[in-house]
Amino acid sequence: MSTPKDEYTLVIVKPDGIKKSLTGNILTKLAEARLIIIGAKVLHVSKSLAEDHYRHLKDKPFFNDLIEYIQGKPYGEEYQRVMALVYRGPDAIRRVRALAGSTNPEEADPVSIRGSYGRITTKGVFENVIHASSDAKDAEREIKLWFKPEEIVGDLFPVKKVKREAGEETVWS
Ligand code: DAT
Ligand code: MG
Repeated sequence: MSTPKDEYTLVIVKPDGIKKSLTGNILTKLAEARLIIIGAKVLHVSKSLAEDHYRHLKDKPFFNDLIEYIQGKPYGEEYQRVMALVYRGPDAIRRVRALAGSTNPEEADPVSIRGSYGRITTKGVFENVIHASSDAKDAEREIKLWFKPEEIVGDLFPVKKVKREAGEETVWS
């Protein structure tokens, strides 16, 4: 039997996951996939990042609510952030999707992350706790959108050097 080749996948703990203090539970559940984490950070999601991430859904009636949700707009300011992670390993995309569960949290396997912790709001928003890349092409696009090369441990995709005008940089004082 041949060994499956390494894949990469983007996971985002969405603002409802942050608000419900589920980061630890989610990382524990994802550990079942036996993958390694090669990038991780907490960040505020700008409108443009949200719209770019979900650009394949821009014609859907729920698009505006989805953009507000991924930015954490319905929650308090302290929950307007997400945790983004890149996992690497054999069959990473399928393994993480299986642990995440179906898109609709009401239809997801009850033992999956979305099935255990997700809900549909009275407004019809799928609060499904995490994002997980759905195929290799999406994973590459999404990882490049959310992470800079230096935020990833090890080599992932080809990189190039670009010259920058000497400007200002914020450093610890
Ligand atoms: P997934 O996140 O499982 O890859 P997707 O890419 O089709 O699913 O959709 C992205 C997000 O959009 C999803 O996590 C929740 C939301 N969404 C999808 N279909 C929806 C629907 N019919 N009503 C409300 N939200 C929906
Ligand atoms: Mg998707």
